Amino acid sequence: MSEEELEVHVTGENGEIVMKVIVIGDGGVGKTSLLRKYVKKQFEYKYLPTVGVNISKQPMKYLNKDINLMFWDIAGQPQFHLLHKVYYNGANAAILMFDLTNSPSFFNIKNWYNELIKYNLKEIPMILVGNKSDLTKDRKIIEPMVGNMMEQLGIEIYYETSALNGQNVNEVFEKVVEVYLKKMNLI
Ligand SMILES: Nc1nc2c(ncn2[C@@H]2O[C@H](COP(=O)(O)OP(=O)(O)O)[C@@H](O)[C@H]2O)c(=O)[nH]1
Ligand SMILES: [Mg+2]
Repeated sequence: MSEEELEVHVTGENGEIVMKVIVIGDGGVGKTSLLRKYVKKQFEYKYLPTVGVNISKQPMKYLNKDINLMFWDIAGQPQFHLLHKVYYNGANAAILMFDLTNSPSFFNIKNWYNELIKYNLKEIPMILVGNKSDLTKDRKIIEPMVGNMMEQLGIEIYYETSALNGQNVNEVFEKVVEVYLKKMNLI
């Protein structure tokens, strides 16, 4: 996809800005939980592995703009690799997520970033998210490690979230929208 193509935004039936947001990261980091917390204001302790892709939508307002967020939540399982092309195609922003209590999930952020590059999404807004901030005693990833990763990948935005207590959940999504609207010169 050329950069010019990326500059075109999709408008919905009522003139709202439609944004496809993909949430990527290892299985179990809390992708589905974070989306559920934001969209439904709910949290589930049971682990229900996502099968295939779940698409949920959330209308919101940013400044005076109507936005329709379309969230694409993919399963981490390798057998669903065939879906990846459809999944990544046309994404307007990406949330790269790891679990602050799980080191491999943090180091795998590099691989998830490389997937974005592979699918020509280098230019879309990316936000790094360290989830499960409520599990303070089990934390494995400290700030300097995150800073280092951000520098390596050229990612400038980072939030620590908890899908359990809601810390920074709304902030992440507000930021995703803000960065995208700025990039598109809509605000
Ligand atoms: N303590 C805590 N547990 C979480 C948090 N987010 C998700 N979980 C739990 O982690 C597990 C995996 O979450 P899930 O959203 O299915 O991960 P996904 O595979 O990335 O979609 C579930 O048992 C969730 O209840 C969080 O912020 N704090
Ligand atoms: Mg899931």
